[in-house]
Amino acid sequence: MSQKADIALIGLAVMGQNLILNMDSKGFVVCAFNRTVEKVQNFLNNEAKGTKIIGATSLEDMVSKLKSPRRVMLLVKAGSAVDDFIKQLTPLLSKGDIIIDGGNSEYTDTQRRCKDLASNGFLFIGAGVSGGEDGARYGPSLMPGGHEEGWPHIKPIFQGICAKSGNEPCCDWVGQDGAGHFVKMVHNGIEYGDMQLICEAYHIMKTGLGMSHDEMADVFEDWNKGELDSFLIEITKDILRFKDNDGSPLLEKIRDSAGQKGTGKWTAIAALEYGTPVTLIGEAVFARCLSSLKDERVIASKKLGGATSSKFSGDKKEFLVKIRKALYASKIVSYAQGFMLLREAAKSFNWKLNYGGIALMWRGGCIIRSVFLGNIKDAYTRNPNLSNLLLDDFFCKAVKESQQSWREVVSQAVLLGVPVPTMSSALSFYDGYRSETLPANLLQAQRDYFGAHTYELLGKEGKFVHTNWTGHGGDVSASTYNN
Ligand code: NBP
Repeated sequence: MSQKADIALIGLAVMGQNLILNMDSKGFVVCAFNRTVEKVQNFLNNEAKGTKIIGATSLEDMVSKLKSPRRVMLLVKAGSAVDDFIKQLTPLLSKGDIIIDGGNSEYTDTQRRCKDLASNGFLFIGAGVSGGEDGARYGPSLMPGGHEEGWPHIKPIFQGICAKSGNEPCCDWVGQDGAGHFVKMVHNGIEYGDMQLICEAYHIMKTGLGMSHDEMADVFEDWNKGELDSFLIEITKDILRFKDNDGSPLLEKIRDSAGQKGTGKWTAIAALEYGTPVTLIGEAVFARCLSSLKDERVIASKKLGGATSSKFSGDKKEFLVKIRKALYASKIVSYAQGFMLLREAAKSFNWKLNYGGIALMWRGGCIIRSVFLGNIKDAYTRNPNLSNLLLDDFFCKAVKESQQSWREVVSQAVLLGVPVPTMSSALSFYDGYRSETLPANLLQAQRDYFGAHTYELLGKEGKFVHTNWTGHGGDVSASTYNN
């Protein structure tokens, strides 16, 4: 009989095919399978021709071709397709075999699957995979979590095929149950934030400064040489330079209505769930929602007035430096918020997350890859228990140096009528976070006034009291909602 496969991969769409080719090129024998079985032979005859990749005609055939313990990776549409395959696979597998879900599954589904499969003796791993088609083929960022006993069995494959930052793999064990998919979800949320920040910088340059596409491309090219050096800044430069067949910028012909697949929304929902102010990602999701109201916006644009002037009249060159600094400071806040959310979830689920390790996993291979993530890794290496990125000396200094520019850019954008929801919400968060005193004293008083929700007095924390504010209300306080 021919050589047995190291791993099976189910799902021959863009991610699955490329990950299989990647595994093959790193010396692993992969058995390919797909719901629509004809796609297996098609893949073997074309993309996989001349490789060691083998195919299966059924799940039974696939399982029989695997080394033990069997490793089966799913790269199918998230949701019921994953459950359907798990249901079909478990009668064919043995205790100790490993099922890996590499799709964009919701972390709560992964938690449920971990629990169900553990009760039957299987090992389940929910692994975030990032990097799109190219990443899958040449080195993705991989974020595995779930049953840790399964990790040694897949580690050589995962760390063999993933992206590298220097010599270090952009893949390591994340944590129990849904931790891998939670980290991937936050990664995607941060990606939403990074993209929206870049869009706001572009909007100010185009509308406020009246720059041409080539001029803007030059600016992004320049920014890509400094602290903003990243995949997203680089592709933005390429997009701005791209000309349609008629020689005009293709970008201007693209309908300004953004799509979304849900992972940004999940991050915002998780932020609300864990009471973490992940404001920038939330605004980035809403910015996409607002953009999709194109028809309404067209009507409103004819009716609703705006700023007195939409053209910037100061020194453009100086202002461009300020936009760069505003983008950088906002980005620091976004990542600080993302890591705050990771910390809260880790507390809730008792995950022992390695925050520096997560920054390293995102350092290469994925869409948010950047030099900046190396700075985050360094911050957590200096202090693994860092409570907030903003408190690290490097980032504290970086924000201090950018702060005035950031304020000027947000103010200018407001005066020019250019929307900057993520830059401005990041600045508000920063101002709130650094405030010893916020107006929540008034809020507490209002709550107590109308709902007898009680409040704490400064210096007497932990003791909740109620005031009869009107003289005609009672002295009885509500027993819930104190916090
Ligand atoms: P898709 O998300 O388009 O899924 C296609 C695969 O899912 C095919 O193998 C298809 O089988 C299978 N499938 C579907 Br659709 N419905 C099914 C069902 N009800 N039962 C069983 N199989 C079903 O592929 P992809 O873009 O390669 O993504 C794969 C996973 O990786 C997804 O979870 C995605 O969110 C995630 N991801 C994608 C990217 C990216 O850039 N595309 C990046 C990172 C992660 P068929 O051939 O029989 O229809």
